[in-house]
Amino acid sequence: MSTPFLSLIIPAHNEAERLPASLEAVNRYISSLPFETEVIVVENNSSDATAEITREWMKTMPHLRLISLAQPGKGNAIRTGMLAALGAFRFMADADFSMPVEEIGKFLPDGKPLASVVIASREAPGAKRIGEPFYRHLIGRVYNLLVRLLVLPGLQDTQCGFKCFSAEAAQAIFPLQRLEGWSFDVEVLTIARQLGFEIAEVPITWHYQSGSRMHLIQDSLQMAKDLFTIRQQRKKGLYHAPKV
Ligand SMILES: Nc1nc2c(ncn2[C@@H]2O[C@H](COP(=O)(O)OP(=O)(O)O)[C@@H](O)[C@H]2O)c(=O)[nH]1
Ligand SMILES: [Mg+2]
Repeated sequence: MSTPFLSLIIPAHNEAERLPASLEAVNRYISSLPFETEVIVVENNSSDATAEITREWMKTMPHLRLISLAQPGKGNAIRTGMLAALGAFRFMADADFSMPVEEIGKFLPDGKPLASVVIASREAPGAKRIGEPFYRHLIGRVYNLLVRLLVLPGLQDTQCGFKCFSAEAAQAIFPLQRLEGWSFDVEVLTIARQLGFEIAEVPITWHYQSGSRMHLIQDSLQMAKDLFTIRQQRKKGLYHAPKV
């Protein structure tokens, strides 16, 4: 394969049930694109057949790769995938494809991205959330309020699992990303701002998918704590490009 234009990075932990339909939709979609796309599934410590299913799909999807990691966490998975990717644009996408795969086109209209960092938003004008339970929405909005107050004023939705980075942005941002778990999105966007990358928001139609890997109480508390860690690390200057 020549250098791909787009890399799709799919973090997957115990996704044997949700991954096959997503890979099928991705395969169909990328075959319709006018440029080359590679797909990287980054899996860690799955106790189900996530890795085997991906290997099976590799037989029919030549541009599909699997990375298996020993360390846990979505943050680790995305960092590794972003830095292993070869695409000029690198798009992270949750394995449940709660955003229809065709919406990827909104991030790269006519093959040109809107900014170095483009994030899906379920809050921007024109966005739609479908089927989300009230309690999940409420927890998400409280978390976003904390995010805006503590680290990222102005961003209404940092947690959606679909974000596109130029190769330049990915290579500058991800080596500085440290958090292993769910708050890595906030950290990544904090680093993007520190480094001066513009962040554009794309309103999407988002369908709630059951089967979340998140432990609501435990993980939400950890995510709130992480915001203070991110603030401290920013203050210490850990999110600046290393001096050369
Ligand atoms: N590789 C990897 N992926 C993870 C991990 N935790 C979550 N994910 C993936 O992150 C994505 C979002 O997870 P999901 O459970 O749908 O979270 P929610 O939609 O935010 O409730 C899915 O693709 C998960 O498989 C992890 O520890 N490792
Ligand atoms: Mg999900």
